[in-house]
Amino acid sequence: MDQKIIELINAHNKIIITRHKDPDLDAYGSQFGLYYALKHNFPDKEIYVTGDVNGLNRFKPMDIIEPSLYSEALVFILDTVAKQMLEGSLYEQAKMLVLIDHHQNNPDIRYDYYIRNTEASSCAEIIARLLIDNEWVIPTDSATALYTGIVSDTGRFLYKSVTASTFEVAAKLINLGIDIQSIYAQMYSESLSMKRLKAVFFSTVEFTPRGIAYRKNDAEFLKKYNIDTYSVSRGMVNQMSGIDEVPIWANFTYEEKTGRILCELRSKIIPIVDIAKKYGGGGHLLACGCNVATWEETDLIINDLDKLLEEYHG
Ligand SMILES: [Mn+2]
Repeated sequence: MDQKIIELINAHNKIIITRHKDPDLDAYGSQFGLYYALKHNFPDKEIYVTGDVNGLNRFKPMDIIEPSLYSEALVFILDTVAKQMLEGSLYEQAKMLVLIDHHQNNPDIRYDYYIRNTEASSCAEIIARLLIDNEWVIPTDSATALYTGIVSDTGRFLYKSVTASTFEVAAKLINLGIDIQSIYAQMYSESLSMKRLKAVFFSTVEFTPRGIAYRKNDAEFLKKYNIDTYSVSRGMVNQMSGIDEVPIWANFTYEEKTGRILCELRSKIIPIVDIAKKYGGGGHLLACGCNVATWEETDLIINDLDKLLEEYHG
């Protein structure tokens, strides 16, 4: 492992591991992968996991800790380096703050150390690689969390972000005795009502003449089907993927908590991250997002994507 990280871990008895808000399975997978590995290798340290939760957490509940603990602790922020992706600002009080991320953005928060690997498929892959390279004992619960994160962020090893290194790491995790069938059984099964809702969603997707698919999920839609923002925003964006006629797709979803609209943008091959950045967001070249205040702005984004397509095709 990175020598500096080892020194930091050795030097701190209190460690807090957090990650971006509205966590996906890479955020949880990285968080718990690191947590269980640290617990196993440093049984005498106080180690905590913090952050907001949603229905995707299959590991253990978050810890409730005194805010004053941050000023004594080594704090890890995983799977983001962006202020707008973080819940609260307690991390600002961290004694030492370490960022580990695979996204393209530059940090807009103060930090002491930053492991950036935009080649990695997932934050879980970076953490797994750190643990493996350091020859730490990786307990099964850690390996399970890390494997879950990798599988989730790569769409089951489908996306462009997958490299030989991703498979190497995955192979090493599998060799630790994890039960991949039970991981998949949990990840790729859903309720009948969710399946039906996805059919409603898909049947009302709109298209620009150039083939950009998009859907605007307003407060009324969320209320009518009694579904949370996150399950629609990230959870349904890829209902529009894998269509011959659709090179770029976008999912716009109202967020009650902030009154803003979450924009999830996806593309088959044309990089679109600059458009996410233009509206204050970021992410990966082909999978990125931002949030805006009004539906008019979502039209501007659709226009920008459409223009990009026009330029691309000449
Ligand atoms: Mn990730």
